[in-house]
Amino acid sequence: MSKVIISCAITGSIHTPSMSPHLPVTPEAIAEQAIGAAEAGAAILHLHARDPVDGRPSADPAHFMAFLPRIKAGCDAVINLSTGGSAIMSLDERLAGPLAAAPEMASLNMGTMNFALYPMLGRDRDWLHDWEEPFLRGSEDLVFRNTPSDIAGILQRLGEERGARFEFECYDLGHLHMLAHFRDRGLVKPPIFIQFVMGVLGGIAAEPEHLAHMKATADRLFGGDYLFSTLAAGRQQMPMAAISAGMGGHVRVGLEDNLFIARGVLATSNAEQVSRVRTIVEGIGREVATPEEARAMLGLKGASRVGF
Ligand code: KMH
Ligand code: ZN
Repeated sequence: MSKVIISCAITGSIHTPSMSPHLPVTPEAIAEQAIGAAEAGAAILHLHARDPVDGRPSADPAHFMAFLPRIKAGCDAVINLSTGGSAIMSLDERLAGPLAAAPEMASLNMGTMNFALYPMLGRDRDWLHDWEEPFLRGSEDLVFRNTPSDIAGILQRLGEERGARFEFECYDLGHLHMLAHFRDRGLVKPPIFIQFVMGVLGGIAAEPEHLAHMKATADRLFGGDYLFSTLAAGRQQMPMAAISAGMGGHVRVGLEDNLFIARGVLATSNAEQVSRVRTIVEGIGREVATPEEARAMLGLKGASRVGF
């Protein structure tokens, strides 16, 4: 089996500042936690931006540029920018930062779907910012749009024109078939890095049987041309990462996907989750890939060829 690539998704656009004091939203905190995650063993840093004033999701190039050079100066991890941004943004808004930064990697969401965050409203909270509650409630009637035309445009503008390679976010079996369609059109070329995204309400649930079927389907569609990683949102994060590593796959952790380190215990940093998954990966006899090893495995252009 190959070495395991640990991705860490540092802040995302799902959780809101009131949910954890450890969720980084300022450029200083995002950079510090990203570098800490890299030092703990993450080869890839998956990044969204936030508005530093109130922590709301942003893909403004200025917000990205406030932390990207710091992270690049502080570690050699691969920087992977989200093109998903947040479902509340237009495609142009989502792409503004990634197009300006021309990263080595970018996420690419493989289908239009529901992305329901409102169950997190749950109990009453004292909200720090007035955008948070309507943001979560609004997901009850919101479409996360990723049409074939959107996907083709991202492949062209970030891939062909800027040399980025992709973390293909597949939230269900149909997304694997959409990815195979783009491979058949010659727009996606191996090695194909698939992220099985589990546990989002609107996508496939985080259950071992589903992961086995996702992998069997990807094996049939992509044969030796792909690598897979798994992320599970919420409390299935570590169990599914363990199963993914045991099946020969790669893993993703980070506060974008889960705020906790144990039941009822908030993770105090992204690095804490990376350290935990590293212990799991090494405990089952696999080695963790360095950023240079991940670059070679994924065919990346290199850190010197980005726009920041
Ligand atoms: N938020 C995750 C469930 C993206 O950034 O493009 C998936 C994700 C999507 O990371
Ligand atoms: Zn993301």
